[in-house]
Amino acid sequence: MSSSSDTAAAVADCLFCKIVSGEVPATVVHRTATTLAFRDVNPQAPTHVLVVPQSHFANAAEVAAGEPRTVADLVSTAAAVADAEGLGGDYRLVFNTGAGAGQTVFHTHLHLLGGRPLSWPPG
Ligand code: DGP
Repeated sequence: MSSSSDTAAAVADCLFCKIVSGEVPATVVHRTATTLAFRDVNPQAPTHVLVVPQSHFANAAEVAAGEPRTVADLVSTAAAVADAEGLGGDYRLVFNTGAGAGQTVFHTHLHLLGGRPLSWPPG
């Protein structure tokens, strides 16, 4: 499924759309009607899972504007994965938004990090 804000080209070129469709393989750990959770290819913690909307949106604010209920679905999917991973309620959720903040894939993704002590502030 794609959002009304999509351009066909943005979806066709989108790595995470290809993971959602199964065209690009990933280690999927959870799936709902609106979200997909899969392990990050370059993990920064023992648990590092990306939770994405199945629809294409470039960042979290665009999801909030276009499918507000999916924002809650992303968080509840992350919480379900954290529970399944045995994180005991200790984990970090991060949306990097914009290249200057470290976003490299422009399909919204919620990072779930846990399984080690996490310092603050992040780098
Ligand atoms: P960000 O920097 O916030 O845009 O995070 C993008 C994340 O996506 C980064 O932690 C690495 C991950 N990633 C990039 N390419 C792939 C891929 O092909 N498969 C998987 N599973 N993760 C990827």
